[in-house]
Formats: sequence, C-alpha cells, structure tokens
Amino acid sequence: QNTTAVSRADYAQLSSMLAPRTKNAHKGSCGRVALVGGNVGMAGAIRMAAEASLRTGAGLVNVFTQAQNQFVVCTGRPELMVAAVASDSLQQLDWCLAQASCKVIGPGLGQDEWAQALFPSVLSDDTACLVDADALNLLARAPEQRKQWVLTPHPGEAARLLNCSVAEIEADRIAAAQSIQRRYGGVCVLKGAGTIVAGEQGQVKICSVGNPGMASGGMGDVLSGIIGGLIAQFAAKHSLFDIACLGVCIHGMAADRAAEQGERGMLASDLMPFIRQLVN
Ligand code: NPW
Ligand code: AMP
Ligand code: MG
Repeated sequence: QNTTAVSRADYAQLSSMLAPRTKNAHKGSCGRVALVGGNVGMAGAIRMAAEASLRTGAGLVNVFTQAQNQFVVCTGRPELMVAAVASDSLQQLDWCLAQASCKVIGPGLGQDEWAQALFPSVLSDDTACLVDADALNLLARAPEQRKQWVLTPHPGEAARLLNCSVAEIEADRIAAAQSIQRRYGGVCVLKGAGTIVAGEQGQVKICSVGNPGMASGGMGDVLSGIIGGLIAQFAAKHSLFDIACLGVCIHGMAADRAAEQGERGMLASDLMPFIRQLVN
C-alpha cells in the first residue's frame, strides 16, 4: 500500500514563479537552452522541443543536430540557432554546451553511434539538464545518479529505466516514479494521463490537466522544451521539482486550450501559442 502524501501540481500556486520581466531584461539574462537530438528521420522532435523553449521565454535557444537536419530545424523558425554536429567534432559541441544554462537531450536522438557519442558530452558537467526519449533509453543501459536533472519518461521508457514491464509501471505509477527518482536521482516526471512528479525528498505531485488528444507524436518533445525553457530561466531561484511541476501544468493546460477545437486531430505544434499565454 502506498502511503506517500500526494498533492496536485497547481498552476495557480506555481505560476508565481513567472513574475513580469524587469525593464532591463535582455536575451542574455533570460537563460540559454541547448538542445541535442534530431537524428535522421526525427528532425521534427528537436524542432518542436526547441520551439517550445522559445515560447516558454528562454532568451537564446541553440540546437545541435544531425548534419542533414540542420536547415530543416530552423526553416520557418529562424530564431533558432542550429548547428550540425558529427561524432568526430565533439570539441566544438563541448564549448557551445558550456554556455548553456540548461541542456535538453533526447528528443529524436535515436540510439545509434551518433547518439551514443553525444550523450556523454551533454552530461560532462553539472549544468542542470532535462533527459527525455532516447537519452533515457541510453541512460537505462548505464544507470547513474545525479541531482541536477529532470527525467521525463513515458511508461515505455520508465519500464526500460526500471527493467520491468509497462504493465508493472502502470499498476502503481506513484511507486514507479519514486523508484526511478531513487535509482537515478534528480526529479522524475512519469508521463501519461495523470502525470506524476517525484522529487528527492520523497514528495509526489499529480497533474490532473491534459486530455486524450495528447496521445499523438511529438507531445512529449514539446514538454521537454517547456521544462528546459523554465529551467534555463528559473533554476537559480526555484527547485527543479517546482519547475518540473509548473512545466507539466503549462503543457497540460496548453493542450486543454488547444483541445477546445477538438481533441482528435490535435497536434503537438498546436500547443505553441497557448504556451505563450500561460507563461505571461
Ligand atoms: P507498448 O506498445 O504499449 O508495449 P518508444 P517513442 C510505450 C521520437 N519522436 N502508456 C508503448 O509500449 C522521440 O523523441 C519523434 C503505455 C509504445 O509502443 C524518440 O526519440 C517524432 N505505454 C523516438 O521518436 C514524433 C506507453 O512505449 C512505446 C505509453 C522514439 O520515441 C514522435 C513507444 O515508445 C516521437 O516523439 C503510455 N502512455 N507511451 C518526430 N516528429 O520527429 C509509450 N508507451 O519505443 O520509446 O518510442 O516514444 O515514439
Ligand atoms: P510522449 O509519449 O513522450 O510523446 O509524451 C506524451 C505526452 O502527452 C506526455 O506529456 C503525456 O503525459 C501526454 N499524454 C498522452 N496521452 C495523454 C492522456 N490520455 N491524457 C493526458 N495526457 C496525455
Ligand atoms: Mg517522447
């Protein structure tokens, strides 16, 4: 029996973090997100994550992706700074990543040689980071603990992180989120209807916003970009746990607003304008 006290992730309370910008704010004072991913065939994942970081208010957003996806990622979104990175040119990547206030790794990363080469580069220092999608699958192969990361598995990725079945994850989602948090450290966001956020003091929140229209490709990639954008702006003053809870609320509420035009057929990109509403 689970005796953990569970409360709701509450946008009204958490959004006090989103104070108006100071008059003299500039792009260098609003956080820089560096996102790594977008392997062959999955440019869209890193593009949507990066666009979500921009719409969350990050001052500067860099993307590091497969050479053939470099121009696809910034087409139609020229605010993004996109660099091609090859497995044998990681020195330049290291230098660029060192400028970031938050790193996001995983959306569309794949698990091939290229992905495996980039993964340790991103985790080479203690900068706060968000680990999602295929980066979680790589982490599951060589588990380690960190304080300064947020992990955002869906049930399939969670099962790989705990080396169990999806059914076992779904049978007790709170216990699963807490097990991942204990094994890997930081904050675990276990996605799915009723997303669970588990923190390092054993605290757990459940997010009741969101809808089944979110069961479509790219939705989790958008969440990565939202939380990454919030970390880059607010981690100096707020805990990763509170930031992750706020990100999950903004994501679910944006989806609820988008779903006013219909759940079926809703796209991950449809959330973008509502993200902007919810961070102001
Ligand atoms: P099953 O079938 O139930 O046993 P994967 P992915 C399970 C990129 N993308 N409840 C389920 O397992 C991502 O960023 C690119 C229960 C399912 O078969 C990644 O890098 C896009 N089970 C990469 O693709 C858009 C659930 O997990 C399996 C569950 C692979 O990511 C799409 C699938 O998970 C995508 O985001 C739930 N709620 N959710 C693009 N436009 O570029 C998942 N499962 O094998 O980890 O594959 O999530 O598609
Ligand atoms: P991913 O599987 O990584 O693309 O992530 C899917 C995202 O959509 C996660 O944030 C899930 O919590 C959310 N999501 C998917 N299906 C539902 C649902 N039925 N109700 C609420 N949220 C959902
Ligand atoms: Mg995903």
